[in-house]
Amino acid sequence: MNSNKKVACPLDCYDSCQAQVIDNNIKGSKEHFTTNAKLCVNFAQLLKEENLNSAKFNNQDISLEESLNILSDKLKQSEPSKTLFYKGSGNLGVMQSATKNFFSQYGATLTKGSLCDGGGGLGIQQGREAVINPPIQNLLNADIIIVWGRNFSVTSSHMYDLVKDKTFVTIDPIKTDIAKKSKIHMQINPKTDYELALLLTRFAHMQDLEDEEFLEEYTEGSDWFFDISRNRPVVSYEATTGVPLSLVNDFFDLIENKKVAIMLGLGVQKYFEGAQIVRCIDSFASFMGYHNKDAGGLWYLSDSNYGYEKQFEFKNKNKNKKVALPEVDFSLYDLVFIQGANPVVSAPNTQSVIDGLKKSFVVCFTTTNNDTCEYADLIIPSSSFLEKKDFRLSYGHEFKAKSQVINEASKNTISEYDLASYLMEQFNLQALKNEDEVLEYYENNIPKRENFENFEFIEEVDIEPLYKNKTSDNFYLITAKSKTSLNSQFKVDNYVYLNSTSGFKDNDTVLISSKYGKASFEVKISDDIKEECAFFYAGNKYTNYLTPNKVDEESFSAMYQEVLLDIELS
Ligand SMILES: Nc1nc2c(c(=O)[nH]1)N[C@H]1C(S)=C(S)[C@@H](COP(=O)(O)OP(=O)(O)OC[C@H]3O[C@@H](n4cnc5c(=O)[nH]c(N)nc54)[C@H](O)[C@@H]3O)O[C@H]1N2
Ligand SMILES: Nc1nc2c(c(=O)[nH]1)N[C@H]1C(S)=C(S)[C@@H](COP(=O)(O)OP(=O)(O)OC[C@H]3O[C@@H](n4cnc5c(=O)[nH]c(N)nc54)[C@H](O)[C@@H]3O)O[C@H]1N2
Ligand code: SF4
Ligand SMILES: [Mo]
Repeated sequence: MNSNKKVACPLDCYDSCQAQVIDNNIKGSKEHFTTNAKLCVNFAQLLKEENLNSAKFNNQDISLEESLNILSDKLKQSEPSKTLFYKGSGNLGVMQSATKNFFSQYGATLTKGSLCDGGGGLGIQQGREAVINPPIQNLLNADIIIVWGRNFSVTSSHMYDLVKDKTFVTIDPIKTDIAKKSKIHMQINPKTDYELALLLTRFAHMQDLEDEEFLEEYTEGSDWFFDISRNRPVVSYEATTGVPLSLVNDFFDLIENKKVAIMLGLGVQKYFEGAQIVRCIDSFASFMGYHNKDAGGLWYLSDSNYGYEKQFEFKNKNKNKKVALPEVDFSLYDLVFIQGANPVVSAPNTQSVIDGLKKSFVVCFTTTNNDTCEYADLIIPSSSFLEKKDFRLSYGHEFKAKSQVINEASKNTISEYDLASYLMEQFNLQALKNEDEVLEYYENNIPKRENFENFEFIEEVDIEPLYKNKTSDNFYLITAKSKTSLNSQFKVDNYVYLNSTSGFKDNDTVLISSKYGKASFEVKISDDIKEECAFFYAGNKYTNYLTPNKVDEESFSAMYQEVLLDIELS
């Protein structure tokens, strides 16, 4: 390994760390502000991964060249719109998009929406257009950090490290690590965060805590929003959210005259009206005037490409067809090209994913032999992140990371850029921008991020709570990230975690069913889980048998938790 060379962690994570080779070891960079010389267990696992070292056709090893020939022959024989290009987030480097340029030019069907942050992102966009986070300095300048539906110390451990001595408030149905370290933990009922946002707004107004100056200068419609919060008696919120009013009082005592940061996560928006829910929370933040200051603000998964020109975009005059990610029916295509994704575990409704994959010609372009490869006709090994040039932007903060080639590429693997270039040549299509030019563009440009000029409050809230149709036997489904896995990669945990009041006990085998499917799980009892919740880590191979392959209200995105469960001993 070449000393001093840099490499970006490619994993889908808020932190986007920068690593470098020091004395033949890969270590966290000291000069990268958030990395601060440390990497995490998932990065260590990534270095130990057993990567694919041979292409495969019908389960037989073949050469890389043969695999590329099969792919291009198959593409030549197919009707372009009957080819689906499906890209996941196994590697978040900017070079991953090179292949999309080919499939756009070719005329393939593409996807829209997200399996991740889409609903919440739209909610923020509706209020203030750009989904961008304040500078990290604002977080350092805050006194109090409200961790709302985010497992802050686990899913962005480096950002957390920078502020770990501050005072925290956590809003989460689960007693997460950060909840245990918080001064106040509001153990909220699932899908009631918009009600809490309205309740907090109501309380703030009663105590004259809104930021009049901010509301005047930067916002529209705060009266409407306040009116919505006044629609029902204050005590009624206590029953539905599960948050005692006394805790709300404590909360205002704590935050009064303090600089407040809200770290908002995925948890609040994994529902049909995810966009509305996040917009209510962002509206509360606006009511308090937390935005556009030099301390505090609201952080979510920002648009990491904001302000950059897309380097691989191809504007197709005859627009490509697009299907919503959560609803993809793989059986409708002659050819399915899956890159950097493991839909058999990570996409909603596993049974329908598997049924669909069985009925089409599946190409997996991936670094590892993941669960989806089992249904692949053709597997093309992608070069590992140590073997390809890349650049990494972050959805958590403003710092970037760079990847140089540390190891020579294994003989039987190919990078995304090279695969795309090969296909373009085969089809006589417009070549990609030069690789180094693209990388220099990202390295040399720092987009300007300005305060927003106008925030529009949400004017109507129309959300169907889950508790409305829940019987006393039903459980809420909660699914969240684990410290030792990165979505479906690395250490898998297939348990269901239940509260001791659930009536089940450790090691019970239970059959869990929903409107969408069923699966068996082994039980672990933990009182960190709220009563009436069934908790599953992301990467659990069976959770998504239970989840809806349907889109949310507006953003074409997944809504993993819009479901009620029945649990019985089996
Ligand atoms: N170690 C590790 N880090 C990761 C990842 C990983 O797999 N492992 N994945 C990365 C990816 S892809 C993403 S998108 C981010 C996501 O990271 P986060 O934004 O932290 O998202 P989650 O872990 O999905 O869920 C966060 C919290 O929401 C809570 N929650 C669930 N339902 C509700 C609700 O109705 N209301 C409230 N208030 N809370 C609720 C859950 O209990 C959980 O603690 O993390 C990234 N970082
Ligand atoms: N039940 C449940 N389901 C969820 C979630 C949840 O919390 N609970 N979280 C959702 C979220 S937030 C997300 S972001 C999605 C993630 O879903 P996916 O994007 O499908 O991510 P993974 O399942 O981690 O699969 C990524 C795959 O990428 C491959 N890969 C890694 N590096 C490279 C590379 O350099 N090149 C190529 N070609 N391939 C590579 C790896 O082999 C790995 O199997 O899952 C969603 N699904
Ligand atoms: S914290 Fe996130 S970005 Fe940093 S090394 Fe770990 S997985 Fe990679
Ligand atoms: Mo994600």
